[in-house]
Amino acid sequence: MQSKLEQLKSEVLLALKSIKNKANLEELENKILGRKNGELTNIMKGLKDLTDDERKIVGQLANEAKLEIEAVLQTKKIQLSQADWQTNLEKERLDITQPALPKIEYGHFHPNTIVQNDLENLFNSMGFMVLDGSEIESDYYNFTALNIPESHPARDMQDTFYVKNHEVDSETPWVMRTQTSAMQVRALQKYGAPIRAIVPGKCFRNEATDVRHEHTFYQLEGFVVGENITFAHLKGVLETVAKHLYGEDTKVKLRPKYYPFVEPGINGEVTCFLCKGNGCRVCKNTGWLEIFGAGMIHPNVLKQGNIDPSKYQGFAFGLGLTRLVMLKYGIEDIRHLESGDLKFLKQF
Ligand code: FA5
Repeated sequence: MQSKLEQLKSEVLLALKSIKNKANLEELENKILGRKNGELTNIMKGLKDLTDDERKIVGQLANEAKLEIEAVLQTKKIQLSQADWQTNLEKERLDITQPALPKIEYGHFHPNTIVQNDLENLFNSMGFMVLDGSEIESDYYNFTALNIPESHPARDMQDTFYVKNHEVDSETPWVMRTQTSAMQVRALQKYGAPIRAIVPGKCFRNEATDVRHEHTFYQLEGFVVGENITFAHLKGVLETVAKHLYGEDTKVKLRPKYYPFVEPGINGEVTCFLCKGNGCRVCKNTGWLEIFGAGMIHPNVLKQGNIDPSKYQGFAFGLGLTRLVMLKYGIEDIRHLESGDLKFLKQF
Protein backbone atom coordinates (compact mmCIF):
# COMPACT_ATOMS: atom_id res chain seq x y z
CA MET A 1 0.00 0.00 0.00
CA GLN A 2 2.87 2.29 0.88
CA SER A 3 4.40 1.79 -2.58
CA LYS A 4 1.01 2.38 -4.19
CA LEU A 5 0.82 5.75 -2.43
CA GLU A 6 4.36 6.63 -3.50
CA GLN A 7 3.49 5.73 -7.10
CA LEU A 8 0.40 7.94 -6.94
CA LYS A 9 2.46 10.90 -5.72
CA SER A 10 5.05 10.58 -8.50
CA GLU A 11 2.27 10.09 -11.07
CA VAL A 12 0.80 13.43 -9.96
CA LEU A 13 4.15 15.23 -10.04
CA LEU A 14 4.84 13.91 -13.54
CA ALA A 15 1.40 14.87 -14.87
CA LEU A 16 1.72 18.38 -13.42
CA LYS A 17 4.77 19.06 -15.60
CA SER A 18 2.77 18.90 -18.82
CA ILE A 19 -0.33 20.74 -17.52
CA LYS A 20 -0.73 24.17 -19.14
CA ASN A 21 -4.25 25.23 -18.20
CA LYS A 22 -6.81 25.15 -15.41
CA ALA A 23 -9.16 22.73 -17.17
CA ASN A 24 -6.47 20.03 -17.37
CA LEU A 25 -5.52 20.69 -13.75
CA GLU A 26 -9.12 20.18 -12.68
CA GLU A 27 -9.21 16.91 -14.63
CA LEU A 28 -6.15 15.66 -12.77
CA GLU A 29 -7.54 16.78 -9.42
CA ASN A 30 -10.72 14.81 -10.11
CA LYS A 31 -8.80 11.74 -11.20
CA ILE A 32 -6.88 11.62 -7.90
CA LEU A 33 -9.09 13.31 -5.31
CA GLY A 34 -12.55 13.18 -6.96
CA ARG A 35 -15.23 12.32 -4.38
CA LYS A 36 -16.80 9.53 -6.40
CA ASN A 37 -13.93 7.70 -8.04
CA GLY A 38 -10.66 9.50 -7.24
CA GLU A 39 -7.74 7.10 -6.97
CA LEU A 40 -6.66 8.38 -3.55
CA THR A 41 -10.26 8.64 -2.40
CA ASN A 42 -10.75 4.95 -3.23
CA ILE A 43 -7.69 4.06 -1.14
CA MET A 44 -9.12 6.06 1.76
CA LYS A 45 -12.49 4.35 1.36
CA GLY A 46 -10.72 0.93 1.52
CA LEU A 47 -9.22 1.68 4.94
CA LYS A 48 -12.30 0.29 6.64
CA ASP A 49 -11.50 -3.22 5.35
CA LEU A 50 -8.05 -3.27 7.03
CA THR A 51 -7.20 -4.51 10.49
CA ASP A 52 -6.94 -1.91 13.24
CA ASP A 53 -3.14 -1.97 13.16
CA GLU A 54 -2.88 -1.75 9.37
CA ARG A 55 -5.51 1.04 9.29
CA LYS A 56 -3.45 3.09 11.73
CA ILE A 57 -0.29 2.96 9.59
CA VAL A 58 -1.87 3.14 6.12
CA GLY A 59 -4.32 5.78 7.25
CA GLN A 60 -1.54 8.05 8.36
CA LEU A 61 0.44 7.48 5.16
CA ALA A 62 -2.64 8.12 3.02
CA ASN A 63 -3.40 11.36 4.88
CA GLU A 64 0.15 12.57 4.40
CA ALA A 65 0.01 11.70 0.70
CA LYS A 66 -3.30 13.56 0.39
CA LEU A 67 -1.88 16.70 2.02
CA GLU A 68 1.19 16.59 -0.22
CA ILE A 69 -0.84 16.12 -3.39
CA GLU A 70 -3.28 18.90 -2.41
CA ALA A 71 -0.34 21.22 -1.79
CA VAL A 72 1.30 20.64 -5.20
CA LEU A 73 -2.04 20.99 -6.97
CA GLN A 74 -2.69 24.27 -5.13
CA THR A 75 0.76 25.61 -6.08
CA LYS A 76 0.15 24.74 -9.71
CA LYS A 77 -3.25 26.47 -9.55
CA ILE A 78 -1.61 29.69 -8.32
CA GLN A 79 1.06 29.49 -11.04
CA LEU A 80 -1.60 29.11 -13.76
CA SER A 81 -3.64 32.08 -12.42
CA GLN A 82 -0.55 34.27 -12.42
CA ALA A 83 0.20 33.27 -16.03
CA ASP A 84 -3.40 34.13 -17.07
CA TRP A 85 -3.18 37.50 -15.39
CA GLN A 86 0.11 38.21 -17.18
CA THR A 87 -1.40 37.36 -20.58
CA ASN A 88 -4.44 39.56 -19.93
CA LEU A 89 -2.18 42.40 -18.93
CA GLU A 90 -0.24 41.98 -22.18
CA LYS A 91 -3.47 42.04 -24.16
CA GLU A 92 -4.80 45.14 -22.43
CA ARG A 93 -1.64 47.16 -22.80
CA LEU A 94 -2.29 50.74 -23.99
CA ASP A 95 -0.01 52.36 -26.50
CA ILE A 96 -0.15 55.95 -25.33
CA THR A 97 2.04 57.08 -28.22
CA GLN A 98 -0.61 56.04 -30.78
CA PRO A 99 -2.25 59.10 -32.47
CA ALA A 100 -5.91 59.72 -31.56
CA LEU A 101 -8.57 58.46 -33.96
CA PRO A 102 -10.09 61.24 -36.12
CA LYS A 103 -13.44 62.54 -34.79
CA ILE A 104 -16.30 61.01 -36.76
CA GLU A 105 -18.63 63.64 -38.17
CA TYR A 106 -22.16 62.36 -38.66
CA GLY A 107 -24.19 63.81 -41.52
CA HIS A 108 -27.86 64.69 -41.35
CA PHE A 109 -30.79 65.20 -43.66
CA HIS A 110 -31.20 68.28 -45.82
CA PRO A 111 -34.17 70.40 -44.63
CA ASN A 112 -36.02 69.55 -47.88
CA THR A 113 -35.66 65.85 -47.06
CA ILE A 114 -36.79 66.37 -43.46
CA VAL A 115 -40.04 68.03 -44.60
CA GLN A 116 -40.52 65.55 -47.47
CA ASN A 117 -40.16 62.54 -45.12
CA ASP A 118 -42.55 64.15 -42.65
CA LEU A 119 -45.17 64.73 -45.36
CA GLU A 120 -44.75 61.25 -46.83
CA ASN A 121 -45.61 59.84 -43.39
CA LEU A 122 -48.60 62.15 -43.06
CA PHE A 123 -49.96 61.21 -46.51
CA ASN A 124 -49.27 57.52 -45.89
CA SER A 125 -51.44 57.80 -42.79
CA MET A 126 -54.25 59.15 -45.02
CA GLY A 127 -53.95 56.20 -47.42
CA PHE A 128 -51.84 57.83 -50.15
CA MET A 129 -49.11 55.88 -51.94
CA VAL A 130 -45.80 57.59 -52.69
CA LEU A 131 -44.68 57.60 -56.34
CA ASP A 132 -41.40 58.63 -57.91
CA GLY A 133 -41.30 60.32 -61.30
CA SER A 134 -38.57 61.01 -63.81
CA GLU A 135 -36.87 64.43 -63.77
CA ILE A 136 -36.52 64.38 -67.57
CA GLU A 137 -40.04 64.08 -68.90
CA SER A 138 -41.66 63.95 -72.32
CA ASP A 139 -43.35 67.12 -73.49
CA TYR A 140 -46.52 65.01 -73.77
CA TYR A 141 -46.80 64.12 -70.04
CA ASN A 142 -45.48 67.47 -68.82
CA PHE A 143 -47.90 69.52 -70.95
CA THR A 144 -50.06 67.91 -73.67
CA ALA A 145 -51.65 65.20 -71.50
CA LEU A 146 -52.43 67.93 -68.95
CA ASN A 147 -54.72 69.70 -71.38
CA ILE A 148 -52.01 72.11 -72.55
CA PRO A 149 -51.68 71.49 -76.29
CA GLU A 150 -48.64 72.61 -78.26
CA SER A 151 -48.51 76.40 -78.84
CA HIS A 152 -51.08 76.96 -76.06
CA PRO A 153 -50.22 80.23 -74.26
CA ALA A 154 -50.44 78.38 -70.90
CA ARG A 155 -47.04 76.84 -71.70
CA ASP A 156 -45.54 80.28 -71.14
CA MET A 157 -46.65 80.15 -67.48
CA GLN A 158 -43.65 77.88 -66.86
CA ASP A 159 -40.33 78.79 -68.50
CA THR A 160 -39.06 75.47 -69.66
CA PHE A 161 -35.62 73.89 -70.15
CA TYR A 162 -35.81 71.68 -73.26
CA VAL A 163 -33.56 68.64 -73.68
CA LYS A 164 -32.02 68.21 -77.14
CA ASN A 165 -31.45 64.77 -78.75
CA HIS A 166 -32.87 62.78 -75.86
CA GLU A 167 -31.71 59.19 -76.24
CA VAL A 168 -35.15 57.60 -75.57
CA ASP A 169 -36.85 59.45 -78.41
CA SER A 170 -35.12 62.27 -80.27
CA GLU A 171 -38.13 62.93 -82.54
CA THR A 172 -40.40 64.49 -79.90
CA PRO A 173 -39.42 67.20 -77.43
CA TRP A 174 -38.28 66.29 -73.91
CA VAL A 175 -38.10 68.72 -71.01
CA MET A 176 -36.62 69.03 -67.54
CA ARG A 177 -39.99 68.54 -65.84
CA THR A 178 -41.44 71.89 -64.81
CA GLN A 179 -44.01 70.36 -62.45
CA THR A 180 -44.66 67.10 -60.62
CA SER A 181 -48.13 67.22 -62.22
CA ALA A 182 -46.35 65.42 -65.08
CA MET A 183 -46.91 62.19 -63.11
CA GLN A 184 -50.72 62.54 -62.97
CA VAL A 185 -51.52 60.89 -66.31
CA ARG A 186 -48.67 58.35 -66.03
CA ALA A 187 -50.10 57.21 -62.66
CA LEU A 188 -53.71 57.09 -63.92
CA GLN A 189 -52.65 55.04 -66.94
CA LYS A 190 -50.71 52.63 -64.76
CA TYR A 191 -52.95 52.25 -61.69
CA GLY A 192 -56.43 53.37 -62.87
CA ALA A 193 -59.12 54.53 -60.44
CA PRO A 194 -59.67 54.73 -57.52
CA ILE A 195 -56.29 56.12 -56.61
CA ARG A 196 -54.65 58.27 -53.90
CA ALA A 197 -51.03 59.17 -54.56
CA ILE A 198 -48.37 61.76 -53.89
CA VAL A 199 -45.29 62.47 -55.99
CA PRO A 200 -42.53 64.43 -54.26
CA GLY A 201 -39.61 65.52 -56.44
CA LYS A 202 -37.42 68.07 -58.18
CA CYS A 203 -38.71 70.50 -60.80
CA PHE A 204 -36.82 72.90 -63.03
CA ARG A 205 -37.75 76.26 -64.53
CA ASN A 206 -35.75 78.84 -66.41
CA GLU A 207 -36.52 81.46 -63.75
CA ALA A 208 -34.99 84.84 -63.09
CA THR A 209 -34.21 83.74 -59.53
CA ASP A 210 -35.09 85.82 -56.47
CA VAL A 211 -35.77 85.22 -52.75
CA ARG A 212 -38.84 83.06 -53.56
CA HIS A 213 -37.93 81.58 -56.95
CA GLU A 214 -35.23 79.03 -57.80
CA HIS A 215 -34.42 77.33 -61.13
CA THR A 216 -34.35 73.99 -59.24
CA PHE A 217 -36.95 73.44 -56.54
CA TYR A 218 -39.10 70.69 -55.03
CA GLN A 219 -42.81 70.16 -55.38
CA LEU A 220 -45.07 67.57 -53.82
CA GLU A 221 -47.92 66.60 -56.12
CA GLY A 222 -50.99 64.87 -54.75
CA PHE A 223 -54.09 63.49 -56.42
CA VAL A 224 -57.16 61.52 -55.53
CA VAL A 225 -59.53 60.00 -58.09
CA GLY A 226 -62.62 58.05 -57.12
CA GLU A 227 -66.40 58.18 -57.04
CA ASN A 228 -68.05 61.20 -55.36
CA ILE A 229 -64.81 63.07 -54.72
CA THR A 230 -65.53 66.76 -54.11
CA PHE A 231 -63.80 70.10 -53.60
CA ALA A 232 -64.50 69.74 -49.86
CA HIS A 233 -62.17 66.72 -49.76
CA LEU A 234 -59.44 68.81 -51.41
CA LYS A 235 -59.87 71.63 -48.89
CA GLY A 236 -59.80 69.16 -45.99
CA VAL A 237 -56.53 67.59 -47.15
CA LEU A 238 -54.80 70.94 -47.72
CA GLU A 239 -55.85 72.30 -44.33
CA THR A 240 -54.64 69.09 -42.67
CA VAL A 241 -51.22 69.57 -44.29
CA ALA A 242 -50.95 73.26 -43.29
CA LYS A 243 -51.98 72.56 -39.69
CA HIS A 244 -49.68 69.56 -39.46
CA LEU A 245 -46.70 71.66 -40.57
CA TYR A 246 -47.39 75.01 -38.91
CA GLY A 247 -49.83 74.38 -36.06
CA GLU A 248 -53.60 74.42 -35.45
CA ASP A 249 -53.94 78.23 -35.80
CA THR A 250 -52.57 78.32 -39.34
CA LYS A 251 -54.80 80.07 -41.85
CA VAL A 252 -54.99 78.98 -45.47
CA LYS A 253 -56.34 81.36 -48.10
CA LEU A 254 -57.78 79.88 -51.30
CA ARG A 255 -58.18 82.04 -54.42
CA PRO A 256 -59.33 81.14 -57.91
CA LYS A 257 -56.45 80.58 -60.33
CA TYR A 258 -56.31 79.28 -63.87
CA TYR A 259 -54.50 76.02 -64.48
CA PRO A 260 -55.48 74.23 -67.73
CA PHE A 261 -55.53 70.80 -66.05
CA VAL A 262 -58.07 71.60 -63.31
CA GLU A 263 -61.53 73.09 -63.26
CA PRO A 264 -62.14 74.93 -61.00
CA GLY A 265 -58.54 75.83 -60.15
CA ILE A 266 -57.18 77.61 -57.10
CA ASN A 267 -53.97 78.71 -55.52
CA GLY A 268 -53.34 78.59 -51.80
CA GLU A 269 -51.45 80.93 -49.54
CA VAL A 270 -50.48 80.86 -45.87
CA THR A 271 -49.47 83.72 -43.58
CA CYS A 272 -45.91 84.90 -44.32
CA PHE A 273 -43.47 83.48 -41.72
CA LEU A 274 -41.18 86.49 -41.78
CA CYS A 275 -43.56 89.45 -41.26
CA LYS A 276 -46.43 87.41 -39.71
CA GLY A 277 -48.78 88.94 -42.25
CA ASN A 278 -47.62 92.58 -42.05
CA GLY A 279 -45.89 92.64 -45.44
CA CYS A 280 -42.20 92.26 -46.31
CA ARG A 281 -39.87 91.56 -49.25
CA VAL A 282 -40.41 87.77 -49.05
CA CYS A 283 -44.20 88.09 -49.49
CA LYS A 284 -43.98 91.17 -51.72
CA ASN A 285 -45.77 93.18 -49.01
CA THR A 286 -48.94 91.07 -49.24
CA GLY A 287 -48.58 89.28 -45.89
CA TRP A 288 -49.22 85.92 -47.65
CA LEU A 289 -46.95 83.37 -49.30
CA GLU A 290 -48.21 81.23 -52.16
CA ILE A 291 -47.47 77.58 -51.44
CA PHE A 292 -49.66 75.53 -53.76
CA GLY A 293 -51.83 75.29 -56.83
CA ALA A 294 -54.77 72.90 -56.87
CA GLY A 295 -58.22 72.10 -58.24
CA MET A 296 -60.62 69.46 -59.50
CA ILE A 297 -58.99 67.38 -62.23
CA HIS A 298 -60.17 68.40 -65.71
CA PRO A 299 -62.21 65.69 -67.55
CA ASN A 300 -59.73 65.87 -70.47
CA VAL A 301 -56.90 64.85 -68.13
CA LEU A 302 -58.95 61.92 -66.77
CA LYS A 303 -59.60 60.80 -70.35
CA GLN A 304 -55.86 60.88 -71.12
CA GLY A 305 -55.44 58.57 -68.12
CA ASN A 306 -58.11 56.20 -69.54
CA ILE A 307 -60.53 57.12 -66.74
CA ASP A 308 -64.24 57.64 -67.45
CA PRO A 309 -65.04 61.21 -66.25
CA SER A 310 -68.77 60.42 -66.05
CA LYS A 311 -68.02 57.84 -63.35
CA TYR A 312 -64.99 59.26 -61.56
CA GLN A 313 -63.95 62.68 -60.31
CA GLY A 314 -60.79 63.77 -58.61
CA PHE A 315 -58.72 66.57 -57.18
CA ALA A 316 -55.04 67.41 -57.54
CA PHE A 317 -52.66 69.77 -55.81
CA GLY A 318 -49.03 70.79 -56.26
CA LEU A 319 -47.37 71.93 -53.04
CA GLY A 320 -44.24 74.03 -53.38
CA LEU A 321 -42.20 71.80 -51.08
CA THR A 322 -39.24 74.19 -51.00
CA ARG A 323 -41.56 77.04 -50.00
CA LEU A 324 -42.97 74.85 -47.21
CA VAL A 325 -39.40 74.37 -45.97
CA MET A 326 -38.79 78.15 -46.04
CA LEU A 327 -41.93 78.68 -44.00
CA LYS A 328 -41.15 75.93 -41.50
CA TYR A 329 -37.63 77.10 -40.72
CA GLY A 330 -38.00 80.86 -41.39
CA ILE A 331 -35.50 80.86 -44.29
CA GLU A 332 -35.64 84.29 -45.87
CA ASP A 333 -33.98 83.41 -49.21
CA ILE A 334 -34.86 80.21 -51.12
CA ARG A 335 -31.46 80.21 -52.83
CA HIS A 336 -29.71 79.09 -49.61
CA LEU A 337 -31.37 75.68 -49.94
CA GLU A 338 -29.65 74.62 -53.18
CA SER A 339 -26.42 76.52 -52.45
CA GLY A 340 -24.64 73.55 -50.84
CA ASP A 341 -23.29 75.97 -48.23
CA LEU A 342 -22.38 73.82 -45.21
CA LYS A 343 -22.50 76.76 -42.81
CA PHE A 344 -26.16 77.15 -43.71
CA LEU A 345 -26.99 73.42 -43.83
CA LYS A 346 -25.37 72.57 -40.49
CA GLN A 347 -28.07 74.58 -38.71
CA PHE A 348 -30.70 71.88 -39.33
C1 FA5 B 1 -47.90 74.19 -60.64
O1 FA5 B 1 -46.72 73.85 -60.80
C2 FA5 B 1 -49.01 73.20 -60.80
N1 FA5 B 1 -48.49 71.96 -61.32
C3 FA5 B 1 -49.67 73.00 -59.44
C4 FA5 B 1 -50.96 72.28 -59.54
C5 FA5 B 1 -51.00 70.90 -59.33
C6 FA5 B 1 -52.13 72.96 -59.85
C7 FA5 B 1 -52.20 70.22 -59.44
C8 FA5 B 1 -53.33 72.30 -59.96
C9 FA5 B 1 -53.34 70.92 -59.74
P1 FA5 B 1 -47.36 76.60 -59.89
O2 FA5 B 1 -46.49 76.95 -61.03
O3 FA5 B 1 -48.21 77.64 -59.31
O4 FA5 B 1 -48.29 75.35 -60.18
O5 FA5 B 1 -46.42 76.01 -58.76
C10 FA5 B 1 -46.93 75.40 -57.60
C11 FA5 B 1 -46.09 75.80 -56.37
O6 FA5 B 1 -44.73 75.49 -56.64
C12 FA5 B 1 -46.10 77.29 -56.13
O7 FA5 B 1 -47.20 77.63 -55.32
C13 FA5 B 1 -44.81 77.51 -55.42
O8 FA5 B 1 -44.97 77.22 -54.04
C14 FA5 B 1 -43.92 76.49 -56.03
N2 FA5 B 1 -43.05 77.06 -57.07
C15 FA5 B 1 -43.35 77.37 -58.33
N3 FA5 B 1 -42.30 77.90 -58.97
C16 FA5 B 1 -41.29 77.93 -58.09
C17 FA5 B 1 -39.92 78.35 -58.13
N4 FA5 B 1 -39.36 78.81 -59.23
N5 FA5 B 1 -39.19 78.26 -57.01
C18 FA5 B 1 -39.73 77.75 -55.88
N6 FA5 B 1 -40.99 77.32 -55.77
C19 FA5 B 1 -41.78 77.41 -56.85
